[in-house]
Amino acid sequence: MSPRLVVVSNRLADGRPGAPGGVAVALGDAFDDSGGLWFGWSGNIVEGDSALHVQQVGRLTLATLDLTRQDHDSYYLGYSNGVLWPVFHYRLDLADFDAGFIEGYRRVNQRFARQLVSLLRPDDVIWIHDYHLIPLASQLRALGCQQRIGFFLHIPMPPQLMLAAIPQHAWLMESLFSYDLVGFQSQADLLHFSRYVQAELGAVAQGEQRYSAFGQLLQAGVFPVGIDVEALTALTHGKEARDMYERITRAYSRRRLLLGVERLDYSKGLPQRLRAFRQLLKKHPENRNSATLIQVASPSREALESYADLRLELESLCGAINGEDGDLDWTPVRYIHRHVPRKRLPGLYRAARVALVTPLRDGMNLVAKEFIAAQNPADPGVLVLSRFAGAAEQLKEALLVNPYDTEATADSIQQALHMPLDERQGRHQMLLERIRRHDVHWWRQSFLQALAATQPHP
Ligand code: GDG
Repeated sequence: MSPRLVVVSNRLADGRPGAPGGVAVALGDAFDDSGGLWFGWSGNIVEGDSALHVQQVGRLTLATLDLTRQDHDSYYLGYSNGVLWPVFHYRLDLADFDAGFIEGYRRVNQRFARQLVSLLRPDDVIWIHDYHLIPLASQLRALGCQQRIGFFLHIPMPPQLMLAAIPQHAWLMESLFSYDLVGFQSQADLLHFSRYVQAELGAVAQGEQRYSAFGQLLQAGVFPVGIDVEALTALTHGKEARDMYERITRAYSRRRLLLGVERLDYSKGLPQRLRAFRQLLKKHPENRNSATLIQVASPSREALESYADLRLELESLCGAINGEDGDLDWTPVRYIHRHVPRKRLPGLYRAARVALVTPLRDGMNLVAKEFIAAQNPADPGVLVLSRFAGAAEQLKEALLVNPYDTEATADSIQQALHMPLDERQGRHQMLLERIRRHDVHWWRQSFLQALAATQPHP
């Protein structure tokens, strides 16, 4: 029998409504019928002590912990999303280093470790996900855990000197050496990691993507996360998505639709995108009364000031574009600050002529891949993709743009809107092949195989 897989992530894809994140989507798809244990935060905030909730869903055991208000504010909002998220997305200006959140981050990682250890079996394989839980393996090792432990970073790895701005950077990065394998989304991330550990921690490169430091040997690797292409295709042909497709194509029958879908997050480049769209209308006026941008920005981390500020900026920009560029019978931007149900999303993707996936920095970006999977191969839409998304290393046939360059992005949108059918088909076919070859099952298998091939932890 193969060893049991134990996955640990901050949030679980447990069917709760609310802001979806790419990690929960990817892990929900990655767990196959072989089952295992999935451990993380329940999503609940409680007063006082919290219990461990264990629930069986088919062959999968879900074990979750609640957070106290104080832990939630320091570990989740504070250190994870107020320090690590901005710095790892190159936004030092938005990081709050002085608020003392680190204690809460340490405390919750310790609590996760103590609870998890009581559920572990000797031959389990443990796979820990993302920036909320970087020190978890070192806490587990301190409790005597000798199982193989892998870590996957879903967000970008910043360059050495940017990471070094975090007061606790050396502690954080040293704790990665308690893992057997550390995985990244892209070659660019691995390069940053490699430079950092050698320059800041004195690690020594030991052949192919291996580093020794602190008496440990750490294997690193690149494992770009994928989507479940089959499942998304099936959803695209489901009733909800077809209804959505028909509703949208009917409502916008005289328009050319552009689409953006993401959590409302400053890493996603929404204001820059709106400015590029506005530039398109100015520079290529034939798109007036035609090109219409549907922007879904689902609510996310609203308790943080930087997110509230972004929301206001977007509302103001959309108002300005619609007020100044729109007409009595044409609203250039449809901005929706709501969550669209997952079963309907593929219908929206399929109705769009162009997807605008233009983050300023993104670990991978699953929306880009979902858009490709949902297209009609006979009449596919065009993907405009930021070169700063991890996905750009794989999706070369998209129209790659620099989202900071408003003028050039507007020109690429123009090219996408007017691309001839045979070119659209050719690009789409290549992109579809790529996301099929490296889908979410490939991602899981290749990471777990690489983890199994590491030397057991001393
Ligand atoms: C992190 C990394 C990396 C979005 N709005 C709605 C909705 N979504 C879904 C999308 C997609 C997921 O959420 C978002 O995934 P992304 O990858 O685009 O972005 P993050 O949430 O930032 O994810 C990212 C990912 O982890 C995985 O490793 O790619 O770089 O930042 O699945 O469809 N889903 C629904 N309604 C919405 O309104 N149903």
